[in-house]
Amino acid sequence: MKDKLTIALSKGRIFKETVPLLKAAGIEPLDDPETSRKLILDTNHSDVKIVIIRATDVPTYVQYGAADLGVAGKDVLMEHGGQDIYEVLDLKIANCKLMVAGFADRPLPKEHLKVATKFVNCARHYFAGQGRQVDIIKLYGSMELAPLVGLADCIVDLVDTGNTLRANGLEPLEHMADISSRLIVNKASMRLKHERIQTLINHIETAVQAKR
Ligand code: PRT
Ligand code: MG
Repeated sequence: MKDKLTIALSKGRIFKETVPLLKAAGIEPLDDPETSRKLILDTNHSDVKIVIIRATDVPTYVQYGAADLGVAGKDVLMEHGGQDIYEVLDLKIANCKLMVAGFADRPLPKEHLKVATKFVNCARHYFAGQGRQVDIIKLYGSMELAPLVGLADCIVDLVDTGNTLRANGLEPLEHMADISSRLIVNKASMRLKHERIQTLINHIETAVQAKR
């Protein structure tokens, strides 16, 4: 029991980019979440399971100990607040930037800037740090639409290639943070399963460095 490990991953880019790192630590999932509907994946170790959950839920599972470890974007961690979890390793995967985006030819209003985003806490913190007064409008997706229909002056969103912004006539305006995915660990698990988890961290760290 003490040596059982549960790892929380989201499907998509994080799963795909984490699998090679886990493999370097000798852990291989026996199913692919893109083709299987299973939410708990067995691995080549009977005592290691992978749970497949929404990216934004990963810190919550790890915080409450439903998973010992997890992989989450720094954006998700900043938004969650990171209470009760250790961020142990920058995996340098799923890289992107958190940015303010809007119309290149329309300067942002100095007062009562309307910002649409799903990153409410990150946006509030960023604009408050600059002493700018903003109204934040919480959205759950398709942020790019908000300025086009007059819901907001700008958005706060993740940008990789910038293609999504450009396809909607928007441009990146301000760089807020560089984002990559992090390995996170439940605090009690770190104490109770220290040797097992530290060995895993060491193998993954070596694999991250080897990729550079
Ligand atoms: O998709 P779903 O709603 O299920 O959840 P999610 O969006 O939270 O998960 P997922 O798997 O899409 O993203 C997981 C993590 O990947 C995020 O938390 C980021 O840390 C990281 N990541 C890296 C990205 C991107 N790159 C990225 N480009 N997450 C999202 N995007 C989106 C972005 O929001 C925008 O819509 O891709 C679009 C922009 O891409 P470009 O290339 O057009 O600029
Ligand atoms: Mg997504």
